[in-house]
Amino acid sequence: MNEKPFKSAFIALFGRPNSGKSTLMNTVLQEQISIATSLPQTTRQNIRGIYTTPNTQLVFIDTPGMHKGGKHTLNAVMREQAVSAVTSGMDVVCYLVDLSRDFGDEEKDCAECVASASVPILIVFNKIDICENPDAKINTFLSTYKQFEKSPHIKLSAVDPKSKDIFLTAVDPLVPPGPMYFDEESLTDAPMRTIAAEFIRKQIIINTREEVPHAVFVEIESYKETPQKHEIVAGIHVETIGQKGIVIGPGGALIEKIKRFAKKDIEKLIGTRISLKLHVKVTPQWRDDDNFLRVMR
Ligand SMILES: Nc1nc2c(ncn2[C@@H]2O[C@H](COP(=O)(O)OP(=O)(O)OP(=O)(O)O)[C@@H](O)[C@H]2O)c(=O)[nH]1
Ligand SMILES: [Mg+2]
Repeated sequence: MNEKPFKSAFIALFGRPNSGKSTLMNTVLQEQISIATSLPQTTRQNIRGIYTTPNTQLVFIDTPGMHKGGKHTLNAVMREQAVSAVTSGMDVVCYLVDLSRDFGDEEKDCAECVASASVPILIVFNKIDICENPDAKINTFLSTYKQFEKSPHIKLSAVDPKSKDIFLTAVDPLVPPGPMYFDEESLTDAPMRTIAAEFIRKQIIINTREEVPHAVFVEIESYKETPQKHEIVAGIHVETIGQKGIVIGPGGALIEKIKRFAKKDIEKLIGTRISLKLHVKVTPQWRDDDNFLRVMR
């Protein structure tokens, strides 16, 4: 009998901040593994999502959005994470291009970085639902960045569940024969404490404004598993006393809300009850402090 060989690939999801990388990964996995919000620079460190079928395993690396601005060491670390995913150890680079915004220096920077990849590239033109004339925009992109004229490309809307199949069909020819790297049940190799910290940070991003989301670092101080429930204690680091007041909210109302929604997200993913304790700490300039940034590398 001539059975098809098992196929697998490490696939970097790369592109500008807010282009929909985390959304696409979650849509393919049909699970929230990487947090996705309307805030550019939501993802801060590479996070893997794993998709397995009886004959294929795709290991996605969701990367931080490539951005030029940002004066902190954190911004450099995020950029380093994204570039390293494109330049090392991948089988495929999937380049997400947001059709709803103008291409500018940031896109140029991304295009140059992707062009340096020595593996197959799939271009995903995203957000067709909010772009007036996707085909015209795609033509503009391909005539501006001629290096991609021969690269396979697809257009979709990552928020639409139907995009899962569009994406999987397009990426399949680029996936080489290879082993199953992770258990078939695994959705990620990230420790639960990392995911818990991300779910808490997501609620802070959703519920605060301006500089606060970027100034927050969530540290899981303890994570205890018992058969009945997981007990999590997290410290929310902010950079100023003013930010601390905002995160706590009047009479502690906002921190309670953050806790309630983060708890729901964590419980949904792990299928076990949790208890969650949050407290807010002022840690000036953590974005330039290697002790904080080390955990992302
Ligand atoms: N309308 C629409 N919104 C989308 C689409 N894809 C993503 N979004 C939204 O765009 C925003 C950014 O999505 P993310 O998945 O967080 O983008 P990202 O590329 O991971 O962003 P960073 O982590 O900041 O680099 C979120 O509000 C998503 O809901 C799409 O196809 N259509
Ligand atoms: Mg992201």
